[in-house]
Amino acid sequence: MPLTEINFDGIVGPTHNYSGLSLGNLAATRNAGAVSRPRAAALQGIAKMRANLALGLPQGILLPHRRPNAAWLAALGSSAGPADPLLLANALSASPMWAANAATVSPAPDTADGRCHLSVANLMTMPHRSHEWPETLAQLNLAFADRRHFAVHGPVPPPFGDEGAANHMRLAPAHDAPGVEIFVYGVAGGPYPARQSRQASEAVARRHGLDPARTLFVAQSKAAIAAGAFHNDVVAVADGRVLLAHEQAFADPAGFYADLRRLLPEVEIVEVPADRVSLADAIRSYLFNAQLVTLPGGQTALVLPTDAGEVPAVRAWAEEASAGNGPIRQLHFVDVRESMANGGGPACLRLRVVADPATIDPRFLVDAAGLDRIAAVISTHWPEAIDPARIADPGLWHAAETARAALLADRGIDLP
Ligand code: SUG
Repeated sequence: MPLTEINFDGIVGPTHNYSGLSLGNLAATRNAGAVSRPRAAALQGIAKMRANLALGLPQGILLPHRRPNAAWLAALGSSAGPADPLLLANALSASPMWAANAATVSPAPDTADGRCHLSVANLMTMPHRSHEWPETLAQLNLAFADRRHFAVHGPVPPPFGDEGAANHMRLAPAHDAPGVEIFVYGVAGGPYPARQSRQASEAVARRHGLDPARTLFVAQSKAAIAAGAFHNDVVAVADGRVLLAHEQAFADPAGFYADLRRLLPEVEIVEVPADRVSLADAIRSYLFNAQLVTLPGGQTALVLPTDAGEVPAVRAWAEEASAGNGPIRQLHFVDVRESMANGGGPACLRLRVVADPATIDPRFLVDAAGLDRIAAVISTHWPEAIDPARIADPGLWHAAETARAALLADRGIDLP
């Protein structure tokens, strides 16, 4: 079977909660202290995957991590307990759900050895995310174990922050053709941390064996980070020949677009002007955190959060764009409100891998029946609600462990 793009969605874990851990992520900060609904959150994620399957797109999954992360707490000389609520919240976060931050992926047609390369992200800027990579790496090593087709790399060492595919875009005439890989990095100095460093991106590109002539390193605009674009995928998204970006996403958009047109003359750049959609509205609505997908018939569609449809300027722009002669032909709305309230939209919830599905461990691929089974496990085992003031309750940790174990058993997957 030919190479195709597969979206691997992170299943929302049973400890999903609003502890406000991510500085610079305005939604997460705004909702700090609110009561979360892990079961509804996970089922929203399943419904999004069902909708993508119905569009004819192949679908994969990544699993919730063990929480609280006892190994991480032990390394800090702490055991899970009420003594240090902030440390506990960091050990309990369900943040691995945002699979766009799991790794950076370079498909086989772009790499020197003709294999698909994956580099697990170190996520070192935020404490609650910095301990994700060991289990993410374990899952990637299972799902992409076939070394004839995949190379899986460990994290880039500190102090170079790497947040994975959320700051990486790929444009290509077709998913299975050589493309241009674009690494977007942040420059420190604004009010919020710049989570992706240029050095980390350069290291990933070298390790993946990318052709320097077809690799671009592009700076995020300071205005975007200051407005709450803690990852580039909050202000830009690319698929196939189409780049959709906010006018203020990049420090030097003209230089970037010129490079892109030189390397890929057929590129279609859809820039959303700030006088149609302000940066604030872009970030509030997550217009750009949509999944830009190529449907089996070749059309390009945008899978948006329902929240985007509720901001009038955003809805007007999207409807006009899809009704005109531009490359985006269809809009689909999905409700992922529980994830959105922590700053994660449809695109954050998925990691794209271009590969032949037959070369991937089938336990990490799902069809409609597989999703039904996962939904049944979630409906039985996931807590209905979590009040972040009560995360020190050992009953919650026990329920979380049992819930995850039930899901791993259903998939036949053994993880520590
Ligand atoms: O890293 N939120 C995540 C959201 C990640 C979104 N991903 C992409 N844009 N690709 C983050 O900021 C909030 C958790 C908390 O505050 O409890 C959180 O981690």
